[in-house]
Amino acid sequence: MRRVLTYGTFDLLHWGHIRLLMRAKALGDYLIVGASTDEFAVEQKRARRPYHRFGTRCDMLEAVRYVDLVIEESSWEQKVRDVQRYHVDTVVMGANWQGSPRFEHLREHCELVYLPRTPGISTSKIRRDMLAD
Ligand code: C2G
Repeated sequence: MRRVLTYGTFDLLHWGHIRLLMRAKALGDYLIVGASTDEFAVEQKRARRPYHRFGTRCDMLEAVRYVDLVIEESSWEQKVRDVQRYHVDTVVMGANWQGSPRFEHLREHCELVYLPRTPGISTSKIRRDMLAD
C-alpha cells in the first residue's frame, strides 16, 4: 500500500485544495493530511488566524473522499518524524513549495512531489472577493 502525505492549512476549503488532495491520492492508496493548527498557521504565514478553527478544518478534510487520515501539523520539524511514523512513501505539496528547504530534506526519507497549483483560486482571493461584494 503506497502511503502519501501532504500538509496545509486548508482554510475556506476550495476547489484548488480539493484538486490537490485528489491528485495526491492518485499517487498512492492512502492519503494522510497534516492540517496546520491555528497557532502554526499564524506563525508560518505571519497573517491573521484561519477563518475556520483547527477542529473545523480537520472535520472538513475528513469529509473529503480522497482523505484517509488527518493529523496535526504544529511545527516544521515534525515532518521527518511523520514520514517515519506513518511509513510514508511520497510527500506531495503544491508547486509554491518547489525547492523549499522546508521540504527538500525529506528526499532522504521518501519521494517528494510538487504539483502545479490550481490557477485563479486561493483563500486570500476568496476573502478579497467577499469583501468586494
Ligand atoms: N493549493 C493548490 N492550488 C491552489 C491553492 C492551494 O494546489 N489554488 C495547494 C497548496 O499548494 C498546498 C495545499 O493546496 O499544497 C494547501 O494550501 P494551503 O492551505 O494554502 O497550505 P500552505 O500554506 O501551502 O501550506 O507545511 C505547509 C503548511 O501547512 C502551509
